[in-house]
Amino acid sequence: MTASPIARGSGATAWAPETVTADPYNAQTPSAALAEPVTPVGAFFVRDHFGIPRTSPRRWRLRLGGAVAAPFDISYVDLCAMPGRELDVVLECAGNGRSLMRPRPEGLPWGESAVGCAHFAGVPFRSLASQARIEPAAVEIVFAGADSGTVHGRRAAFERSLPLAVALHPDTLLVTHMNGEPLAPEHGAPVRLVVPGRYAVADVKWLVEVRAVTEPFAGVFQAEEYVYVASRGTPDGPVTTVRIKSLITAPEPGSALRRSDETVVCGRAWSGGGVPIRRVEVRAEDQRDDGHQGEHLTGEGDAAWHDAVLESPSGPYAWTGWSYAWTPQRPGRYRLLARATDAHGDTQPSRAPWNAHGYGCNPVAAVEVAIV
Ligand SMILES: Nc1nc2c(c(=O)[nH]1)N[C@H]1C(S)=C(S)[C@@H](COP(=O)(O)O)O[C@H]1N2
Ligand SMILES: [Mo]
Repeated sequence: MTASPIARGSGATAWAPETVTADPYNAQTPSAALAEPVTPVGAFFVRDHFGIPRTSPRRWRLRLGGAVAAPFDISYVDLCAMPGRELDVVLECAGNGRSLMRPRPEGLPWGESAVGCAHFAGVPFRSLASQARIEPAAVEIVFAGADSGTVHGRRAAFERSLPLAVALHPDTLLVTHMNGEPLAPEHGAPVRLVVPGRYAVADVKWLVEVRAVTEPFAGVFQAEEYVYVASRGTPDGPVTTVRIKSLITAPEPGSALRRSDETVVCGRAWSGGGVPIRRVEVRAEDQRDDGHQGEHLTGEGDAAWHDAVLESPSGPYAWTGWSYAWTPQRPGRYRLLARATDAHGDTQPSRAPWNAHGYGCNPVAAVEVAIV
């Protein structure tokens, strides 16, 4: 993985995501970029199953059909002319953190930063749906990308469905702009779906077709991939709402900190479904207690959990910055832990909740540091 950011001669910072696979291109957000409240486009993680299809806003048309009374298609210019909506949204790949799981599930070996928060602008899908007049028999809406390839020996396009109520939610957007710029090719240009609060597999890129269906959709990315299988703690089923999670952005792993100096431990926390973060707690675990780590995660004993100070997020689907001022008293090796809790009382588990495909990995965040 490459070091980043790359400093340019001008003094400006050019970010580069850290490549996980070159073809198709998959890359994660460099950890330094996670310190930014809005992740720069050039640093934002990329998840592609088949590679980046060639698209042009001039030739692009979106077809709306299936179980609708008035099928139609729309150009990019006409879509951009419709009343829009802007939202800051955390996008997280369902496989983010998979490489922490033991035994290691199959799938892309994501570290902990297949995640980012961006400012998205687009048109609520419901505005187009009302024009197309969805028939009462419709149960789901299928969103199709321009990309396709072979999955499990069969040709498949990247297609995903949403229950009607989710598709028609005013915050479900056909996005044209990310951080104030037209969408970049790798992020789905010219138009992608963004479904705030759901794992980003819902956010179909290079969108070209939308159809209302009268039976639940069973495409490979709906019914075979992106499904919790043999999960511990939750019943098997599709990957939907993002699970409560936090990240530590400082100090960096392996930092040497000085005894009696104040260190600001900080990071970000987010949950799914627009549920606000209510609490982030931080704990400094002395590694001399090594043998008892599991039990110590309960917060008993000398190393208690301390409440971090929360920033206000830039919107209901943005992440929440947090910080905790820590003054270590004794030299040694420590594990700093962060645990977020949302307004529904959901909190991060002490261990990664294992499942066969490695989705929804959200254990307590941990960073090891040395006090000298
Ligand atoms: N058309 C299409 N859309 C797609 C994908 C894809 O491979 N093809 N990958 C999905 C997955 S699994 C994720 S995590 C997000 C990643 O969005 P990003 O690359 O903009 O970060 O796009 C989703 N949308
Ligand atoms: Mo993903």
